[in-house]
Amino acid sequence: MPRVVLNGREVEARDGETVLELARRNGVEVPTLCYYEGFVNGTCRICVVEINGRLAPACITRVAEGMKIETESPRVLEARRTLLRLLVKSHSHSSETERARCKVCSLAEAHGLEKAPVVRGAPLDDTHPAIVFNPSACVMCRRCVIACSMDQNNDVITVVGRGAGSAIAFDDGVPLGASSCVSCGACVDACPTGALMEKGWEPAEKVAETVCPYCGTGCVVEYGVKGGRIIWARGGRGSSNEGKLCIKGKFGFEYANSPERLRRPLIRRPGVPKGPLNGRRVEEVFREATWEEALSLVAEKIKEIKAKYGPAAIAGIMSDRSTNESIYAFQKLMRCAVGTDNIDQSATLCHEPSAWALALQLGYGAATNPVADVLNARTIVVVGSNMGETHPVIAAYVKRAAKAGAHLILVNPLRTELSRYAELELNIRPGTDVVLFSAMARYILEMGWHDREFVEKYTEGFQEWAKSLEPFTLEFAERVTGVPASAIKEAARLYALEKPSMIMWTLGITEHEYGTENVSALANLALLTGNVGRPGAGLMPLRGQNNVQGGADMGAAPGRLPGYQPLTDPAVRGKFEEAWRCRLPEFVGFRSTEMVEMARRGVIKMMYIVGENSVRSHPDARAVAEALSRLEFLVVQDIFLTETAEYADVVLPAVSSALEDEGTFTNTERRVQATHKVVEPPGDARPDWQIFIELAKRLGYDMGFSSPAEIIAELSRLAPIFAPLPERRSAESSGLWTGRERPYSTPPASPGAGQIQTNLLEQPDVVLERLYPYVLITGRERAQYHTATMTMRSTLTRIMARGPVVEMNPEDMKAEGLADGQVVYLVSPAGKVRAKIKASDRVPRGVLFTTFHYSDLWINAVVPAVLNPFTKTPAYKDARVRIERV
Ligand SMILES: Nc1nc2c(c(=O)[nH]1)N[C@H]1C(S)=C(S)[C@@H](COP(=O)(O)OP(=O)(O)OC[C@H]3O[C@@H](n4cnc5c(=O)[nH]c(N)nc54)[C@H](O)[C@@H]3O)O[C@H]1N2
Ligand SMILES: Nc1nc2c(c(=O)[nH]1)N[C@H]1C(S)=C(S)[C@@H](COP(=O)(O)OP(=O)(O)OC[C@H]3O[C@@H](n4cnc5c(=O)[nH]c(N)nc54)[C@H](O)[C@@H]3O)O[C@H]1N2
Ligand SMILES: [Mo]
Repeated sequence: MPRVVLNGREVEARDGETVLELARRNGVEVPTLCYYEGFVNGTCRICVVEINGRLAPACITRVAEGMKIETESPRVLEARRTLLRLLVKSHSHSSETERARCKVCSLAEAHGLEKAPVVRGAPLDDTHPAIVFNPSACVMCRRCVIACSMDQNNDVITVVGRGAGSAIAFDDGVPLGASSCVSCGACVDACPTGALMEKGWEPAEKVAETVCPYCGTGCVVEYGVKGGRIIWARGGRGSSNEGKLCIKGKFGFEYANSPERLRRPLIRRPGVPKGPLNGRRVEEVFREATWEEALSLVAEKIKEIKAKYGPAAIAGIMSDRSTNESIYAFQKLMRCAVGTDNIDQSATLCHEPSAWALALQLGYGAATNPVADVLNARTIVVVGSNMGETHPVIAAYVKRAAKAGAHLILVNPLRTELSRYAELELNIRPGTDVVLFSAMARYILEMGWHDREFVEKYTEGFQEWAKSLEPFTLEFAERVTGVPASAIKEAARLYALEKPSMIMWTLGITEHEYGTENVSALANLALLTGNVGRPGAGLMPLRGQNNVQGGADMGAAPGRLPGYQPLTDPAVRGKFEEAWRCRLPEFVGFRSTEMVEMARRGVIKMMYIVGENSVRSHPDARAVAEALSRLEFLVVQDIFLTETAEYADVVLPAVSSALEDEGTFTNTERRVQATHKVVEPPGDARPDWQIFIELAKRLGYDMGFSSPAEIIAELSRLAPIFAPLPERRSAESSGLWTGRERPYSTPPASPGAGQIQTNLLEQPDVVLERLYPYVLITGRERAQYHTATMTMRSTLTRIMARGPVVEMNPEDMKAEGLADGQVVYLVSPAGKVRAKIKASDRVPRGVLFTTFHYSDLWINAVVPAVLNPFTKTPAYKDARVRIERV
């Protein structure tokens, strides 16, 4: 390690470190302007320092033995002043506020120079609804170009022209609002002068950091707060986002300030029927109550129903938008104070088939690598995922890898945002993935491209599986999947030979009746080729909700106590019963989709739904509504009065866990990150965990903890995989792994750890196909999140909504005689809805695509409750419909 002298002090440098990194590590502030962590820029020279008597930019100069570095010498200061003088001259601002954002101006001032002038009336590009661009304030530092086109890889911002004539441009020089900008806001966060800035931006009184309230990527966000309200957000330096955000994280925070937030507990007025408000005012349906009154009523009803029907008649669904601490408290409340194992979380509606298949085959139901590991992959296969819109920050790494030469293969019936970065796109016929992956495996075996040593050492069941691949010839696969044999061969070759290879997937394969088999077929491919447990090689399900991984870890699933310890194991039961001083339920409970069905049949009498909008998100939505109306008692705990809460007897106001509570979320990589109270919650809203403690008390049970830290301490005592959590939890935002960073890395997999499962041959249902000729895929779009309780209450995400439309291939429209924008009925075995057709050539013939975001299009009323037999996950991606005229 090189030894150098920094401002007269001898310090030890790290190998390969830059002078800037060395200085910062030693607490020496060197001003920067164009410097962008992780990327080389080096255009502005503001970070100039003196090294052995010569001036050099600190950000791109590597430390070497014997350097004598001066960061504040008279020569350095003079050089900096000269540079600043030029920079100040080269720009002007359109307002005082804009200038207040300008680092050049603040640096100039600190160096005793004039600030750039404020020139009113300069031409601005204000065509984007949330971002304004003032070209006169640009100093061409190129940070926005790096942010947009190298870090986020959205490739909108470029530099046009040369030398003094160069300028920033969007796409081919169109106004920002007309460009392909996806509103991730990275340019705004990156711009040091305020040339690119949020509309209406103002300085904050304080800046606080937490984890994003939306998806499982787990981005760290910094919020600007003024007068107790969040006024802006910017990317924080978390390990999973490294400063990046997507439109929801950057602009989707205003829901927190919404006047519609629940502030007080509500109790249904006697005799008012359950269901949609239908024009009635909230006050006509519910009356406000104190916590004392509401919780006592809930406790009384629990006791009553338990006495009448037994604890199995009570069921609870817990929110994966809540913290680990709250989820842990919920399952303890339900199991100990109520006595039921009927508890579940969103995974059942989502990635449970992934967790199931991976647990079965690899021993652990979670992603095998960190996300940034895709940068080490030579081949990346993305299956059934619209990650450019649904996991945009993860997509940034995938796009970056592809641009750097990795082979990117997409498997999706639809063209997606990632298509333009792909080397190979397999536009598969929906629901035929197992056939494709089996044909790839068969071909790899035939060519002898498999990793014999790995298979022998680390897998079981290889022979039978290999035999079961017999029917999956290339010809057969081409016929069933619609993917040309040549493309299947090429995908197999790249995956098997251009290693390390990474497979990433989301709901396109899990939300099918055969979702577990789909995931299993992917795991088989990975085991066959040894693509597990190495840098750049692995199996990555991209998880959904921000804390869905934590939800499973904490035991909010039937039969699974915290840390995946089986409720049915006598030793486990003994341990928990002693620690919790209670008798655990004697039965393994229902999954959430089963709970709803059991409520409809009158078996379940009471439900406690925390942070799930079930009438909008479960399949066969009319049956869900019917089930909820039939309950003797329904408690809904949310931050808004959702469509589900409209069926409640009692509504409890929760705080937004991500913004108004202290706790932890576990992201898709199994990284545990701390959330913080950024603002105070509205009214009397309380954190989920506090509500559970209070309710337990009224049921005569003392939960034994009274703070998030005490909950984590208890968890780590009872679930060994979380043992290191308490010490590290507090300070870190970079997070801590549950388990190892790559669980299968050393050794790559223990002998026999990889169970190869027999692939299944699916038979399409011909009769159903004739009656209902279209496959309806329901999914997501960039600016909306699920039932849109939050994204429709934030300005930009609301503006960017694509609306309740059903995308249809123009050829199909012609064949059906439909015009763009025409309203039709979609009819399925489950029901019928009216919907507006939109021509779209990203969907193939025979396929329709829409989202479940809009209350105006209650699409789950036509999605039947066809469930995966193992996980009870709905086949949301495989509803069949026909079109009828209105
Ligand atoms: N903007 C936004 N982001 C989100 C969410 C959100 O609501 N909005 N939700 C979060 C959550 S909880 C989740 S689980 C994730 C979901 O993330 P994604 O799974 O990426 O989201 P979906 O839109 O459901 O996309 C499913 C994809 O699967 C494809 N597909 C459909 N059928 C098949 C098939 O048979 N085979 C294959 N190979 N592909 C198929 C569809 O064309 C679509 O591109 O997103 C998370 N991120
Ligand atoms: N047709 C179709 N349906 C689907 C899917 C699909 O692809 N197609 N995808 C499925 C998938 S993958 C998922 S994950 C589900 C999601 O389905 P849901 O979980 O029902 O959807 P959300 O709208 O995210 O509902 C979360 C609720 O939590 C509330 N909330 C937010 N923060 C907090 C908090 O801190 N505490 C409490 N108590 N409440 C909070 C929000 O206001 C919101 O009402 O939808 C499923 N439904
Ligand atoms: Mo999800």
